[in-house]
Amino acid sequence: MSIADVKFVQGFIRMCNDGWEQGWHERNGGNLSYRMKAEEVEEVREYFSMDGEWKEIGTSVPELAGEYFMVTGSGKYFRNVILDPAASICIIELDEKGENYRIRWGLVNGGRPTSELPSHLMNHEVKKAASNGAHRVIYHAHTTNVIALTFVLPLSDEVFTRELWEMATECPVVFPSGIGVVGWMVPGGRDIAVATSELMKRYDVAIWAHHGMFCSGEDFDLTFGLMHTVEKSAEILVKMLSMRPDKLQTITPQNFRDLAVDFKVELPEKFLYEK
Ligand code: 2HA
Ligand code: ZN
Repeated sequence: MSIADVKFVQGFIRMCNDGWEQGWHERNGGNLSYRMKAEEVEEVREYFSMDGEWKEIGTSVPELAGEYFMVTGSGKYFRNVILDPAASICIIELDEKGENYRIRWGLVNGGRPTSELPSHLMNHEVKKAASNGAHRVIYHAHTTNVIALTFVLPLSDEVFTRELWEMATECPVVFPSGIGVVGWMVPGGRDIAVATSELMKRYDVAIWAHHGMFCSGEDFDLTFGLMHTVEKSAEILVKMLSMRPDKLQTITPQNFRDLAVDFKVELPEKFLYEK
């Protein structure tokens, strides 16, 4: 028995590899974090070390005080996670104020948690509250087609949500609350974390212009599936725009309203504007 045999660890590693195979994680691009359940902390406690020093998170997340997270390492490559998880990922513990973290397992050759730790933890804090504790996964990936679209579509929540909903009938069912968009910002710091977590109060998906995407979800399947669905929709839109700039036919606002009734989802009217 090793830590890699534990179910949530396997799920984490598989998700990293799935993202790599999709082509979303060139070099050290992207990062993943998972808010562990209390029983999962106990399941792996025998592997914990007390050597890690307390370090500043760079922001404050009091609602996550004392929680444990599995996160990818800064500068580590998603393609290596499956080969050497102990060198590529880690488990961190937050202090009783939610201002500092220490590494309890992993990153055996040295290193720090993801450079996007402030964004991950501020998103976790917002989504934990918004979902009554159900959301546990925050995933950042460099999704090619979504990034391409941030050069040609207006950077508005309404336009991205509507255009991506129109590209596949499943989309409004998979992300009914819509998609938020952040204009270009310096990554890695508190400012972009605040902007992203503000959007995460309303959405499960946030796009960083000319950079990538953040998704939040309850488990690895739902969160990977959400990223995959949005990116596939973006791929269809890129293909469509490459064929011709306009559409001969599409899913109409009334079609979306009909779909919402049968699939029992609420689709905010602000996305169903007349074009
Ligand atoms: O290199 O994706 O946003 C990791 C990142 C930073
Ligand atoms: Zn990134």
